[in-house]
Amino acid sequence: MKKTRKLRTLHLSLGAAGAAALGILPALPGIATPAAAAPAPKQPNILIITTDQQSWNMLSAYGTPALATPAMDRLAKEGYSFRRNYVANPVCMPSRFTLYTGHYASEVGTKDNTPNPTDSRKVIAMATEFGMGHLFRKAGYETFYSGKTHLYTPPGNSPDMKPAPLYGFKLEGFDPYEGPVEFAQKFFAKRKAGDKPFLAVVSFLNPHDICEQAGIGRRPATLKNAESNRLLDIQKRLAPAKYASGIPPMLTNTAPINGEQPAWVEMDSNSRKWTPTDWSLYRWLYYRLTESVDNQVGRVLAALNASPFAANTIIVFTSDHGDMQGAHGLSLKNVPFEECQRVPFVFTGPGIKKGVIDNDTLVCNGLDLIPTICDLAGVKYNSDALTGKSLKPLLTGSGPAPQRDCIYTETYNSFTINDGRYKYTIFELPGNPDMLVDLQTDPGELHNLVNDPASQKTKDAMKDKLMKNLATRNLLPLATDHTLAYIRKIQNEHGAGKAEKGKGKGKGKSNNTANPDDESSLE
Ligand SMILES: [Ca+2]
Repeated sequence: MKKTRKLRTLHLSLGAAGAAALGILPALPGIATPAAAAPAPKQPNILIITTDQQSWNMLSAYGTPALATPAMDRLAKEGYSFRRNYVANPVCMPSRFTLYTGHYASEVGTKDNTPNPTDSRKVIAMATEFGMGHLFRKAGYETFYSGKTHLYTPPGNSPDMKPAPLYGFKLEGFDPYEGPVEFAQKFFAKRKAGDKPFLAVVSFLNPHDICEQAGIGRRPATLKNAESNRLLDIQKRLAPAKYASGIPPMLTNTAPINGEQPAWVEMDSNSRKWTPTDWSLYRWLYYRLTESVDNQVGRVLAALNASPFAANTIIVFTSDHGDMQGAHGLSLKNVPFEECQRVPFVFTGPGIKKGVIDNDTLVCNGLDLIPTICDLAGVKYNSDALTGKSLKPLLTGSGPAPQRDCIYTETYNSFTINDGRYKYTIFELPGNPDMLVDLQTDPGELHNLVNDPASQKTKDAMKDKLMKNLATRNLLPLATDHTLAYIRKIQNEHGAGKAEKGKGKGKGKSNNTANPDDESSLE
């Protein structure tokens, strides 16, 4: 192993001709070895494709039944998939903030969806210094963003319409349904081969329309009709057998974790009162919404493949968080459970290994995205200021997995340490209740081991490590007051919605059309 690495180092530093001259590599017969090094390889373009609320298992390539995602499957088959990928925070704005800055939302004083972050000066400073678009612009790239943004921005600005430039991107429309497809088709058709390298983000909304079925997150009237309405109209006309064939099998972990406290799952949509019929429709629709966005992703890929840029473009595919899909009787997100914390994270493109399904490496798309694409593109970034790791050595086969013994994630009311087997969470609620699960023996997270005598040593070690990490990030003492205030705020904002949720979910159109920026705090 050591010998291989030494040889590779020599080869890289000397060039093929130099290595051949030293007898390390044979000279290629019939090919002149130029005295000067070959021209530097052209910087790759980067295309980031994001969906919203797509759990890690929602690719048919991963063997998920009752689902057909041919475009995403192609990415998985032609690239490298991380299947143990966690988001930094399983809700929109904080997850996206991490994706586009490499920093936790808690570093700007918030962990939730809020149009007005606690300290907007910190948001501006961090987005300016670490914003993904700025890093690539400084390196000579052109940077574009099309579709749903939903990032922190100073008060008075729309989180969807204004922040792309703050993070270093030129905004190319904010229609999150067909907008990114239309952008990609025009972009790839008119771009010329000699143009600067590009970093483009196409950000789709679905399968997020599932929130409507849960009775929240109604789309404002200024956007095009929600895809959920179109699909539900189709569902009503389906033959019963055809409808049934599209419903995935029920999950096996529908029970609450033992010792659960109501505030741990406060942001749920009352889904524990749903009937089996309600759940069947919810899950049928979630799968169809994922297929719908797969079709949009497919048309973006077709536009790229028809252009001269296909061979030199690295594609990253990921999502901002998943959906609980009925695990623990819950829908939506915002909780520290696998179904909403884990999302797809796939890389394809020049130099990246093909058809690799990585079930082992613990990664965090938010933290690791910037280091990885910077490393792949040769773009400078301040690695000392970011906690994420470059995954390039794994993706290209040029080195080992990143040195990492755990990852830290957060939700609006909790912090988690995850070492790949054990996951320990402490809640910012009175008494700081906690939760320990063994993912190896209990992948459905049904057994809280905090009071298990045999698990005390593990719990104490993980808690100690987590608290030390929080101390280094100035996040102690835990902000119980903030969490309770946030819960009260959400309860007040969605008080009317709660009553509606108990009755039926997603029937008919919402009257919530006042403000196109009035994203649900639960997104
Ligand atoms: Ca989201």
